[in-house]
Amino acid sequence: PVPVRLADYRPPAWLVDTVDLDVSLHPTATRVISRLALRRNPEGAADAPVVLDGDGLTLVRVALDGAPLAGGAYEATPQSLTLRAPTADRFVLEVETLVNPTANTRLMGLYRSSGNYCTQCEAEGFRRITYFPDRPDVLSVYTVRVEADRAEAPVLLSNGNLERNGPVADTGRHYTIWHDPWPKPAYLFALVGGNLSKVPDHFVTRSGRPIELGIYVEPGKESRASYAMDALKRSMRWDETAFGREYDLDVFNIVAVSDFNMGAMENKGLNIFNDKYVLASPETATDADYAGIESVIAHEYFHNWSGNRVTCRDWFQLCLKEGLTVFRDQEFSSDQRSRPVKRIADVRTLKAAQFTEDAGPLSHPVRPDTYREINNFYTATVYEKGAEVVRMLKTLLGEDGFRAGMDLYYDRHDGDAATIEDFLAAFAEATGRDLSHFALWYAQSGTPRVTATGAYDEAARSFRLDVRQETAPTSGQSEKKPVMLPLTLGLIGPDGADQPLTLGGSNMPHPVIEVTEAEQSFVFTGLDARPVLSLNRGFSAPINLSTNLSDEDLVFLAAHDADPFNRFDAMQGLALRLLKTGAAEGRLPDATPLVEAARRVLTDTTLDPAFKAQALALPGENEIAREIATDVNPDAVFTTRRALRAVLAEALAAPLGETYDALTTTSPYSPDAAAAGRRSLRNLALDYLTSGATSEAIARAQAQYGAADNMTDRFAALAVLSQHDTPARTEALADFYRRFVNDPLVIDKWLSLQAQIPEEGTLERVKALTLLPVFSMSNPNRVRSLVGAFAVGNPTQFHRASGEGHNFLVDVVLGLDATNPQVAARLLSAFKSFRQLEPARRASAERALQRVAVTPGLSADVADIAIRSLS
Ligand code: BAL
Ligand code: ZN
Repeated sequence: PVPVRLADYRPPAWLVDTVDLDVSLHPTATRVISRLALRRNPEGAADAPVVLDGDGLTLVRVALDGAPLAGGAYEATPQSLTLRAPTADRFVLEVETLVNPTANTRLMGLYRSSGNYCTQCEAEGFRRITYFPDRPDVLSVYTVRVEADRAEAPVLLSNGNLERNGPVADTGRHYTIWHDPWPKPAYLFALVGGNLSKVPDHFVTRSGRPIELGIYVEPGKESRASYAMDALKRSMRWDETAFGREYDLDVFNIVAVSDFNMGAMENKGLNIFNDKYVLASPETATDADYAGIESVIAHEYFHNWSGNRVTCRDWFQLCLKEGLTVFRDQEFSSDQRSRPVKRIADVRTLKAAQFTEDAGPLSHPVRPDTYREINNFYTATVYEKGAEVVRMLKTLLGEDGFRAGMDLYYDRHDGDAATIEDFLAAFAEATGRDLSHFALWYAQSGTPRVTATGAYDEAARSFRLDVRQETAPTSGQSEKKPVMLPLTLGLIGPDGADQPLTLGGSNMPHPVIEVTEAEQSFVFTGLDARPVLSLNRGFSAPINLSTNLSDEDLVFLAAHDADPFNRFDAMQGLALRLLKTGAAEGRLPDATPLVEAARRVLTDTTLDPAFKAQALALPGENEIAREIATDVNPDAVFTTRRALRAVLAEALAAPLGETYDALTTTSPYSPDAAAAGRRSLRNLALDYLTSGATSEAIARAQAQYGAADNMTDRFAALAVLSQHDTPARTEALADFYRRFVNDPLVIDKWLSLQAQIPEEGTLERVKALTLLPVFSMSNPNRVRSLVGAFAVGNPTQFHRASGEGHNFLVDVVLGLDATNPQVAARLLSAFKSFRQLEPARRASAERALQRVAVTPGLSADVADIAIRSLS
């Protein structure tokens, strides 16, 4: 595929003011008639012909201002429709095409899921429905008529408000007409037709406008949509209070479908969701599922302003809507739940997904400047690092400055297709800050490595902090510049209290230093005793930080830091030091400081159980590998981590047992954050307590499995049992399968758990599971749960020295590429950190990637990942 470059952006030559679509649904021959009011763009290239994008379309006819066009007046291929020199600067083009939704296995464009019709148009799916200038800076007002057989599709939905509906005389068919008054790009178009049940509700906006809400699910699943509906109403209220943004149509609909490439999609007024992020009941969904539903429902709803009312000029600006909207959904969840615990969870995700991506060959800037396949840029960097950049902006500008910038951005760009420059200009103007240096965060890839060295001068009663930053070269960027780092900090006195911060003779009103140079020093004065440095509080900048803090300092921070994130981080830091040394030397160093810090956290009655669970969970194998960075042997990482877990479990057996018992409850299940936090700590205790696999411990896990009245506790017990090769495991896995065989979303958990068993037999187990009727390569959730979980969540088995794990993934990717390239490419990106492996495993991964790269007929999606991974 030819690379697309940001530098080549040109405004569209033609605009489309209105789109009238008439879609007559049929399983294999859906007829689409589109009437486009085209107008030459005064800002576009003069005299440019009309060129519309297409993808696999069958053209039936073309008419211009009502008159059929002769074949010579246009050129049509499945990929484009070009009008040869239209004379007028405005006209209505009518195009009739046929599409086959049943044959659409890519799940882009119009396709069928469980017999229902649905669409996915972001990024470039609309061109698979009709010919159109399929780019986000062409905004149009849509009116859509949808027609279908009434028995096959009693529900017919599109964007906007319902204008009319009725029967089509003497045909058994019916229609609806939807009008969306807000101009939108084609990627926000959506259409649904099928046999769906509506869960109705309503919302009154703060200005008093009533909104009709609907969540559409498969009949029989209605009761599982109530949490999603509650989350939707809370999101709508939150955007009014936190950002002053109100909903703007009479209707807001959500449809849950079971075959979906992404998590969900923010189509205007008609969000379409992967049912994983809608359906929940205590018996089938875990606390993590509930939290995921809350945040994805919020995320898609928040896009109504950050994405839809203000959209992106081009796909390079994807982070403009995604980074901002992730930031917004993170803030929402923080307000609904525990802010520190949410921050810890978000940083764990950031490090696991984005830091790993940024450390390997798929590294790219938050705003890339070139792509071959845009589908491959819905990445942790665009989303999660994009959100971190917005968070840093807020840290720099303060609450009021940030809100003023957001308000100006929305006011100025409502109805626009905007850029990152527009976004930053709004903040710069609203606050008077020069953000030109800050803008580098969007253009420079890689995670900055920051070294902070603190020294106390007793005679001068001062503390000198030297900060150095550097960013290692990344793919396509060999030269790096220093970025602007807002580092929130505290200096903690011997009594555990934060000392007043005096810098350059002045008190600091905000405890944030701004680092802009490669090396910078800060001298804090008026300190009577040596303080302990707490830097990058709340993870204020997304960096890899090393300090000269001793183990004793980390133990002190774990006990006293006023910043909960850094308390957590001190625990993780202690563990990582042990794990790195242990993996390198094959022997775990003395873990007493960590054990004692963990004992204090576990027994501190003032701490939130959810926080304790985070602080006591050891870093995962992938995180340890990333810290080691070179010549990683996943077996050594695994063995060391197991050993440290055993040390903690043995030393803390008594308080862990007491914690487990104290948190055992007979209260009915509630998904609220406090109850979820208690379960997470109890289940963490269960995991530690079972680490020795004594018969007593296995019996406890079995008892919890059998007695659980909710999926969180049942699944946690199953997860613990799955880690130990005992008859109890076989029994519990079989029981779980029997209970939930008809519930695909629960079967996904069962698949995923087995894929992550760190044992030799797992690869054969995974292969066998692919043959079960509950598994299907055509369903993205199934594939991700089994094959994705194996590749990402089971480092020892995926990276088996024999290369069999690598080969298996490649076989799946090549098989899937013919039907769903987007999911295949995502799976292949599991190789993203292969270069950090020890030489033999690295060579095996490279051979596997090369096998992909030389395969003829690859999709653009898979070819792009293979080529970049090998670069
Ligand atoms: N826009 C794609 C799905 C999402 O990020 O909301
Ligand atoms: Zn999004």
